Amino acid sequence: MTSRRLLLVNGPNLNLLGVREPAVYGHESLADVERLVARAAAARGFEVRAVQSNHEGVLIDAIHAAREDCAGIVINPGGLTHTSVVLRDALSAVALPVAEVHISDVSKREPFRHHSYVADVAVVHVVGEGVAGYATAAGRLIDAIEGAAGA
Ligand code: CA2
Repeated sequence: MTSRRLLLVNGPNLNLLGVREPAVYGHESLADVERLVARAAAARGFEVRAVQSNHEGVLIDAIHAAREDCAGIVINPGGLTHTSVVLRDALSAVALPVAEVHISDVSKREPFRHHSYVADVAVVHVVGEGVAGYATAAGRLIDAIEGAAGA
């Protein structure tokens, strides 16, 4: 039977949500984000395991572990979006459906934020919807998981 658990991954500096740069990232904290995704997933009968780290290797280990017991991954890789081949390789290697989320509209920011190494290994992309975008992403990821399972 398919797992009914999602892994929620937040990358470097996202522990500062709600503390710094509210004009860009809003007033909600990382704990608020994790609660929001847990609620959105629970409404669809899914649970969530959340990880945030400022260390690339910790994120990669969490992604590898998801292979054992998760049905999909919601990820905001933070700045690693624009730099990390190894994070992209980890997501590709586990072969779970991935939803990529960005709080801000990266396409309207500095040119170095326009390229994502993760984009082409993700089946869902939610950009520039603020923190609410995490719930949108979780819902669309669950649609994809259930669609693939024929539910
Ligand atoms: O818009 C997003 O969600 C980003 O993934 C956030 C990253 C940024 O590097 C990406 O280009 C877009 C930055 C995360 C840093 O988070 C902070 C939160 C509060 C205060 C300062 C940084």
